[in-house]
Amino acid sequence: MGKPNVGIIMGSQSDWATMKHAADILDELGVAYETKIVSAHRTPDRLWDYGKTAADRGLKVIIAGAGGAAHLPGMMASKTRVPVVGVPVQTKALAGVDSLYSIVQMPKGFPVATMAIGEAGAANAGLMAAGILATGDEALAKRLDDWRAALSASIPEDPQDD
Ligand code: RP5
Repeated sequence: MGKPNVGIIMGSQSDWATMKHAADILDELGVAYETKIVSAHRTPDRLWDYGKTAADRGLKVIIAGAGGAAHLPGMMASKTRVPVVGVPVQTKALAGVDSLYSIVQMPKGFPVATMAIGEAGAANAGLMAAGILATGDEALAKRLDDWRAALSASIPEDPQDD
């Protein structure tokens, strides 16, 4: 699919089941991406290298998911001007509220576009990345419009019994 312009990064292998929902959306929309495990706490040097090279490698958006003390999205935003979309991964202990609060409250100057907790947030991160890229890509804009129209068309007007 060509050179990736979206990076999907996550703090742990255990985040992949959530972050896969971002990848699935990008697959549906024909957006090239790469995936990497980059932990703010366990592999800080990897985080640093990824952030330092992201723009020069052609990444246009970084989707970063983490759970608990979820410092990855914010630290990545501090290291690169590439827009970072943060996904709070749902945790067992605190249901992902810990992840959300860790990601959303960035100080002025280093924003993270924070999504909802869990799978819906990851899917929306994929859509957000596609929307950003679509501002400069007419073909992708058309695919995204079609995707949105298909979703709307799939919603019935009348509720049914289960
Ligand atoms: C975070 O700690 C990761 O993003 C993950 O959500 C959480 C738990 O990681 P594991 O102990 O499952 O590797 O850094």
